[in-house]
Amino acid sequence: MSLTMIAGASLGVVANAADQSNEAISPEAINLVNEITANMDTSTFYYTAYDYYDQYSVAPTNHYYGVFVPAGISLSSSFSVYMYINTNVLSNNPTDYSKIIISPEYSSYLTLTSFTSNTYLPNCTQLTPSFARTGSPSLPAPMYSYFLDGIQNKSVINSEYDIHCMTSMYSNYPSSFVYTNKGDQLIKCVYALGDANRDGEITEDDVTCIQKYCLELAEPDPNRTATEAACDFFAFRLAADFNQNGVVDMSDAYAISQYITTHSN
Ligand SMILES: [Ca+2]
Ligand SMILES: [Ca+2]
Repeated sequence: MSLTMIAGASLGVVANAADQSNEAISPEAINLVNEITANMDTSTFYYTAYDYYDQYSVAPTNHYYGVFVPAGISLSSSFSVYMYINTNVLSNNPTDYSKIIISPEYSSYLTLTSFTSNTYLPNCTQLTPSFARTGSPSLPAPMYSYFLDGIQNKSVINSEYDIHCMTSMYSNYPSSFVYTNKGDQLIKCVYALGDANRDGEITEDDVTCIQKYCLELAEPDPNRTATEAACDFFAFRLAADFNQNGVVDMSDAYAISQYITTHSN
């Protein structure tokens, strides 16, 4: 589909809405379409690598720790996942079950445990959610995400890279893996809501990034493997779903625009 056709299709939606009711077109919607066409160019954007982190910025929105199942792993029907989080990252006791968001294709029998005096991982908390699969997700698939409460208020955290290190099984090393009690290796990512391009800031670039995704102008990084690219895609979708309703669409781009306007002082 050419860019002209995509733009025409997008504008056509608004035009059809106008036929049905003048009230269907809000000034915001018109501005959004105008903004999209102004921002459009012939270049695609790439899904940024899930393990790429800006060295100097911490996005001012909520952070999450996501866990993915890579392609080629056939998980047993019931298993546990071990993830480690330096307690400096958290503001509250991480045994709060409500902090975990389970992907729809998985159910969970949560047995969340924690301890803070691990001999090998001092100052770390082990979180052990146990899962049972109810469906057959097309792999790779995101399995769950965990709310990292209070990151923005932690003086010891100066960058997205720091957060990645502090949620790693290896001290000061940004491991991108978590493990199950069956020996399987899963993939983790840390993402900030709305930071679609994963540069540690919430800017108009994120708005444009989501708009391009909605217009099918996004592509995986050509330097990534198929598994890495699939995880990049899911990490992008989790970060870009600003209103957390399970889909990435223009309403997320608009919501981020509103956020930037509200927080621009
Ligand atoms: Ca960003
Ligand atoms: Ca959304």
